[in-house]
Amino acid sequence: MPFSSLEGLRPRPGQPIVILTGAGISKESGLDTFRDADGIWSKVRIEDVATYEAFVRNPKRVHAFYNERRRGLLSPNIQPNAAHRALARLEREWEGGVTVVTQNIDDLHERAGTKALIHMHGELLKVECEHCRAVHEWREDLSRDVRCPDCSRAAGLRPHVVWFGEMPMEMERISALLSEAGLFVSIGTSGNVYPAAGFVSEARAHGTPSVELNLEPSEGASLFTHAINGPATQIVPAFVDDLLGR
Ligand code: BV8
Repeated sequence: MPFSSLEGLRPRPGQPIVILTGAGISKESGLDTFRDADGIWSKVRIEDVATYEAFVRNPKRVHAFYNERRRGLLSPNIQPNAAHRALARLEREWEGGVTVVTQNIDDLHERAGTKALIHMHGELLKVECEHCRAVHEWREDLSRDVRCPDCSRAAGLRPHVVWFGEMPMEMERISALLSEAGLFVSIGTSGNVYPAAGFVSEARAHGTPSVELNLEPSEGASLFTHAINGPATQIVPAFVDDLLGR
């Protein structure tokens, strides 16, 4: 459904747009989602690989999980898709400003050209040292034997990602962005994981129109002012064209 039919939702040209993305926007680039039938959580349990307790209990297992995903992300056939590129175009051309808040830990938004980007669940291509808190770009496998480039101590490096039970990043900044947004857009997320799944309610509390773009209605679909369903590489470029009055 063209955005022009969503009159009344289009923000005024000077108003900022906040866009939440999830694993669905990277699916057509070849990266697995989490909760689809063939998703990551159908192969491994959250409790075994995506909590701090799992990391303490069996660091080798958790490192192997993230090493495999890091290697996958770095393979040449994994590239940003038309949806990532459309959001970068919107940021370049929308005068009021666009901020992408992604739950994804891949780097496809950056590689598509998005500049105003918040990785609220961290980044797969970074590691952090539990001894000295330093954060480093990282494209190799990680293990307990690897020494921190800053403090030179071993057994302290972990993926720079937010596990379940850990506080997502930049939450205050995200809340401030949501309070000023003229439009809240959610793309490719099942609306299962909080606090990200609660952003649409924050938008509603501020009287901000919200649109969900997803392959199918998410858990929170009824909370959105409007929904557009279909594959991201088709519906996101069309939505951006409508927003820009193409
Ligand atoms: C925290 C990083 C507290 C690691 C991830 C209420 C309030 C607060 C917390 C909770 C709460 N209730 C429960 C909790 C706890 C928990 C939670 O939400 N649990 C859920 C399971 C119920 N939340 C937390 O633990 C969070 N932390 O609350 O801390 C705190 C407070 C104070 C002080 C300290 C701590 C932390 C959550 C972050 C966890 N880390 N990822 C990694 O990636 O390995 S979350 C994980 O799920 C993923 O990383 C992803 O980011 C996230 C969401 O998944 P989606 O992106 O939505 O992916 P999914 O597969 O689910 O859906 C894909 C969608 O795409 C589908 O709808 C599909 O239809 C669609 N799709 C598919 N193909 C396409 C498509 N769409 C378009 N086109 C296509 N082609």
